Amino acid sequence: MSIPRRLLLVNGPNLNLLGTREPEIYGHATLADVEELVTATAAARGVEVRSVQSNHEGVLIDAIHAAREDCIGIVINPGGLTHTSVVLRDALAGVSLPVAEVHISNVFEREAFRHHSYIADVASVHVIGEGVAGYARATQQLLDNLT
Ligand code: CA2
Repeated sequence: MSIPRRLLLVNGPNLNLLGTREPEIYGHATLADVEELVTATAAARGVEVRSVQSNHEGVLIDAIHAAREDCIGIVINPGGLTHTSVVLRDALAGVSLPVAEVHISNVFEREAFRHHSYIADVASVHVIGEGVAGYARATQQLLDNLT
């Protein structure tokens, strides 16, 4: 059997709104731009990307479980679930794949409730507050750690 060369890119609730509102926080890039950026970054290293965005926690968890079958790592911006979701954390821990956590904004300079991440200690890469470009750096770091 051949070794899978694929990443799962996960974007959580409300990230489908990227580029349509709150540009002062999240910039002007759209979700499609993010998916293209990660796809191009991984392609330069011979790695494919499967992208999922959902506003439903269970859809994200099913996609993470499915990644066990054919992915070598996960790049995730969990959106607001970062600060609330034990079940998302358990799903990531449960698949035993390397995880890169990305936040577009600097959550540590925002409201106190954004300072805690349930995902942080199941992720080996953290890129926070670098805008959409942070997804590319997270992808590169995750792949660097794998090779
Ligand atoms: O900075 C990030 O990437 C966040 O993960 C974004 C989440 C927020 O809850 C986290 O604290 C930090 C929110 C995603 C919502 O995205 C929107 C984009 C455009 C317009 C409205 C929401």
